[in-house]
Amino acid sequence: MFDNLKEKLGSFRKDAEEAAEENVEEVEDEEDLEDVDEAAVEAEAEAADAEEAGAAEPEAPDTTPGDDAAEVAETEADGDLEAEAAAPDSGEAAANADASSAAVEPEPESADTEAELESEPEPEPEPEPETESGSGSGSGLDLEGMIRDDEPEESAGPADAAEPDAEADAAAETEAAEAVEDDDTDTDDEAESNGSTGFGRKAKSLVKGKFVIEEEDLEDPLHELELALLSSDVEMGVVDEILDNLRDELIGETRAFTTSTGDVIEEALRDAIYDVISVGQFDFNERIAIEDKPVVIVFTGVNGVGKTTSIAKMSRYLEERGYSTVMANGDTYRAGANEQIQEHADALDTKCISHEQGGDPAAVLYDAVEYAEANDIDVVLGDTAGRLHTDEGLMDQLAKIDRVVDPDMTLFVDEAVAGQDAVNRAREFNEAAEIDGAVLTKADADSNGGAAISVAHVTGKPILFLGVGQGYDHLERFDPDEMVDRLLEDEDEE
Ligand SMILES: Nc1nc2c(ncn2[C@@H]2O[C@H](COP(=O)(O)OP(=O)(O)OP(=O)(O)O)[C@@H](O)[C@H]2O)c(=O)[nH]1
Ligand SMILES: [Mg+2]
Repeated sequence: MFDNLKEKLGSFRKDAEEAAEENVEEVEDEEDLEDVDEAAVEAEAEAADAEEAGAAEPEAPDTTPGDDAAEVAETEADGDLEAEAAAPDSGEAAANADASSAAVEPEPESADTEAELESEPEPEPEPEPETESGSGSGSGLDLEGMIRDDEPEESAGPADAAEPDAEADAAAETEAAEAVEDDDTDTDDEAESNGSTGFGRKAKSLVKGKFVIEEEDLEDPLHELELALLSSDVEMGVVDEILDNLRDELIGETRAFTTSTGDVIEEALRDAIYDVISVGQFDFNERIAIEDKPVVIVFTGVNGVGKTTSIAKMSRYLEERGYSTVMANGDTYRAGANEQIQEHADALDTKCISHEQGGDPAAVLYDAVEYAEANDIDVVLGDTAGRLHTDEGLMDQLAKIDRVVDPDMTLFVDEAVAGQDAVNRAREFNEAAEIDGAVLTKADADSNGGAAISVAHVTGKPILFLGVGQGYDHLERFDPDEMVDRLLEDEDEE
């Protein structure tokens, strides 16, 4: 269900995260680290230590391209150089470089990385007292020791550089930088193959402590998302709304490193979609519970979208919740309609009221309400003939039903697979004969999800149910939270 849409949302998340992470570097380059919340950084580092003491592996997570890693390594190396000038130490540069990646580690909660760490049994107990000078740059000492241990094992070159005895500052630093680069590159590959893109970048933003997403960073990803949503049949106004929501939430705000860019993007996307699909939601079950009985629900929509089937499913749904139901065949238009709905009634062991073909639908509904009142039936489910909103005669019938039985709810039924057509029809029906909510059928066969995303926002009325198959149990309450989870969660596994 909605697989195409999931994929597209996943692409946006990836693109936006990458764009955001690139910006993190810019911010790092341009800004003074004074702004960084040192306390927060330290807290992170401590957390990292705690984690790593148990298992966490330091550098693995980097999805970042080698050059990113190299940059960071170099930056650190520079800082170390100064420190070393004062107190020449061994592999400080390496240690620091490592420390930086270690500091990064804490965020990425990758299982693989942790596993790797574990494999390093001899996390050296910080042999360098000089680390102190280096620590001034902001990272925890423990990290340095741990990292150094890891590095040597990962790549021979770096290991040497990290050796405490390699007092040659310049050489050590250069090697350290290279080592980091190598490691990062390796881990990048791993990360990518694991599908955990962006991990290392998060790490980087951690080191420096903050990031800001500028409008231009999101331009391309948002444009891609716009095209993707439109091609998934999401209505244009709804696309605009989603993009506006994303811009509002993402752009220009300075964020602490404690929130990863990936989480920020996901949260924004979640909110943006939730906003448009949750429009008008109400508790359907509660409504049935509190309305005076019998509750009368009329189903309307164009031909063949699943109205009659949805009535049968709804009967099952309500009976399972303790309500008795009666069906009313207001489709006096189509030959065979009586027999079709009667079959469902028989299968579900419920009563169905019908008149001769060509009769007055309002009269059938009226009879069904009387039957329900006389027999203590809780809910009347009124079917109607398929019609277009432009079909005046049939639309007049709906108006007459409204006058005669004054339904508690009129539900618009359409098929999710109709995409933009379903969205347009929902709008038109809602204008011609006000609806209270929608049932989107055949969601099981819809990979685009455009109608599911758009109908509520376009009509101002909620999608109440999804038809997810041809069986009587294939009716799901539409839950915006669950829908967003569904759209965003599976993507992670890809
Ligand atoms: N896969 C799938 N098929 C469905 C679903 N709902 C309905 N159908 C199928 O869609 C077809 C049409 O269903 P109906 O209930 O007859 O549609 P209708 O709107 O009453 O049609 P008219 O009375 O002719 O206007 C049937 O074959 C149903 O089994 C659904 O959620 N998923
Ligand atoms: Mg029908």
